[in-house]
Amino acid sequence: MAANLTPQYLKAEEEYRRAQTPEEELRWLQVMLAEIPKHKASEKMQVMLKTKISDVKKEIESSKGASKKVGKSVKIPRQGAGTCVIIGGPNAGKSQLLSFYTKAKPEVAPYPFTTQTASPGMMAWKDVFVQLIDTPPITPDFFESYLYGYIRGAELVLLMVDLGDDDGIQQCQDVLDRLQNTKTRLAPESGLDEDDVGLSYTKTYLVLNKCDLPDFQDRLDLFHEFCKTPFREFCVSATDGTGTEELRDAIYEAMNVIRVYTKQPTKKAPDMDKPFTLKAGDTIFDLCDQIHKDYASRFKSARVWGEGVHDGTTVKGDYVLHDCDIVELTITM
Ligand SMILES: Nc1nc2c(ncn2[C@@H]2O[C@H](COP(=O)(O)OP(=O)(O)OP(=O)(O)O)[C@@H](O)[C@H]2O)c(=O)[nH]1
Ligand SMILES: [Mg+2]
Repeated sequence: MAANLTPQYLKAEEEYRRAQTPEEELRWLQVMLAEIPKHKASEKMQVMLKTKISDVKKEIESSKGASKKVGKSVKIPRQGAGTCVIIGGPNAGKSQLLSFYTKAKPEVAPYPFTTQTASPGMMAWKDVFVQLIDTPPITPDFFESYLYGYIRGAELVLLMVDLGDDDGIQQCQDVLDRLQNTKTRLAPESGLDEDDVGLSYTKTYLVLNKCDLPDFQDRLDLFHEFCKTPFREFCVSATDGTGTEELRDAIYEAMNVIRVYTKQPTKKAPDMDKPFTLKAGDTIFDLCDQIHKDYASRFKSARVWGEGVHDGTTVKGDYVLHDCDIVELTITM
């Protein structure tokens, strides 16, 4: 990978990885090409980006004449601090987990293929909302192709395994096999492939469900014997809640967000009820953009209370914020 990638490039790369339409892909590929440092080490990457741009343009052109596909695809707008999509074989407990963590009420039933369309819910944790998406099961014969977009678009995938049933291990292997040779892969960390920008990896946790049932431990041993995966593992019960606190913390951590509180110059105390949620690495300018679209251009200075500076230090717009910083903004009227 080319050295000295700018924050703008890295941001565009992240947006590209999560693009759900060819138009969005094209937009971010063009930003990546504009932002990539132009030197010898990045030449290969530049060629790859140009090729990909031309491929995506062709794809957009050829789809213009074609009639739109009619499917059950549901466009779920991204909401909250980040998105976590729950996938797995039938009966694994995906819908049960969604209803455990959120107020959503998906149908939960002891037979396969209960869920037929994807549906979201919001998990509240640490003053932040994380979007969880429940999905239909994946089997060797059944795969909703819109799931590729969800997986690419998510910060995190939870791959749920039914360890309450002898078939659960094979069902998990079927899901892994289904995604193995596609351009949308599960991985320990998210990112793009170094040799093929079209190939994206989404950070994945393995959720070994139904640990309240008696044969769980035996099945877990069998699982480790037959199904080797590089993912971080969580043993949970989506019905009695065992292990769900540790998993919830890890989901939150994977969103890679920081909470920033604002304080008005005229007031002594900050507003601690509702933080702004930013990505780790974001700056005061990013905070301004969230508050109002022209705040960044009207920004004058800011004072910050938090771990990076002495309390009340005046900083510039490119100051990188930390979790739980309190910021007092001064802008031109
Ligand atoms: N004992 C036990 N049962 C569970 C647990 N989680 C889910 N179940 C049961 O397993 C069955 C399937 O749960 P669902 O949440 O509907 O499974 P799903 O993965 O959404 O299934 P599909 O929508 O068909 O793909 C239901 O009868 C649940 O009550 C668990 O942790 N322990
Ligand atoms: Mg379901």
